Amino acid sequence: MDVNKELEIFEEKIQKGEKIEPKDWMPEEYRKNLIRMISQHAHSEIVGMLPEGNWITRAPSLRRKLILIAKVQDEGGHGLYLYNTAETLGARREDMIEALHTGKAKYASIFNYPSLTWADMGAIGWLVDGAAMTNQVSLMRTSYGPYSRSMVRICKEEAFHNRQGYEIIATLCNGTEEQKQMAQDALDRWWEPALMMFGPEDKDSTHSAQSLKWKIKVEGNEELRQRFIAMTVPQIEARGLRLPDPNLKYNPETKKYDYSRINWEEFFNVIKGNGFLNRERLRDRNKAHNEGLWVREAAEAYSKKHSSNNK
Ligand code: BYC
Repeated sequence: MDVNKELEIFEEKIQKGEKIEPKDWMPEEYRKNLIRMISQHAHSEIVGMLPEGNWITRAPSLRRKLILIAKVQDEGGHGLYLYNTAETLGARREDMIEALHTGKAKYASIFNYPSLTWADMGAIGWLVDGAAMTNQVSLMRTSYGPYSRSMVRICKEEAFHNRQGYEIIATLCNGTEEQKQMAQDALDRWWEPALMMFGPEDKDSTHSAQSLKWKIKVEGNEELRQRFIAMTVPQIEARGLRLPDPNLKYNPETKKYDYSRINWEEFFNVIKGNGFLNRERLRDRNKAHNEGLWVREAAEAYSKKHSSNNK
């Protein structure tokens, strides 16, 4: 079949809301854009294990420690589904990991900010997982079948992560004045980086137009940022916390929230690799990967032995 006809069938399917599956014909641009986005998503999950992983030994109780371990483990699982999803498009795991470890590939900018206190574990669950969940619920409707299906389980787990974070914050807010202040400080520091998770303003988004056309993304960056703000403001108020931005206010005319201009210069600087923790994150990922070599070799040897025994 000629390429124009293939493209017509592909776009018709997308218009009808049907999913594109790995063996279906797809334009090279669609494949490339998906591999870029899904592999960055996978990298974000495994780099995102680092700030919370650092707090496991300092969790204030056994209950909190168990929950945090389970959460960090879930994030590793999300990375696994997402690398698998990118592999269905022909990407190779080793190439994706190498791109991350050499600093060629991006991962969510937020993980380059430091987590200074226990309240930050609350803020990460509440705000970072909350923002991630808002985005990922939308991605359940992406046109690529395996990506859409991987979002279903991820979103269920994110909902749990989001609640556990909010519960940490709520507990601190019900504690001493100092504990409440810790929660406020964490909210103030994580708010703007959480808003940045949705990507640049639509006018500066290089991929949105094409991605929206092919339903790789189904909603724009600003639309999702607004949904997250609308979900989170009442939660801030319910805990008696101060809004983290003096200009954050519902505008009845636009039916949207007004907020202070995001520091996009800082955002672009962070995603270029110049954030507070970019170098440390890559160093830690490389170290973990190198130290895990014996596990990968043992697993490979076991699977070879197992498959030759079955012959
Ligand atoms: N950080 O054209 P645009 C989690 C880049 S983690 C870094 O709008 P797009 C969790 C963008 O890649 C969940 N880079 O891009 C884990 C592009 O650069 P390239 C993470 C960003 O793709 C552990 C350029 O800026 N979720 O849940 O159309 C513990 C222009 O942007 C960011 C996902 O990854 C950013 N924030 O839209 C706790 C969701 N934003 O590639 C929690 C999947 C933009 O041309 N991804 N850039 O060099 C997406 O939905 C989309 O990729 C985005 C950006 C909305 C993020």
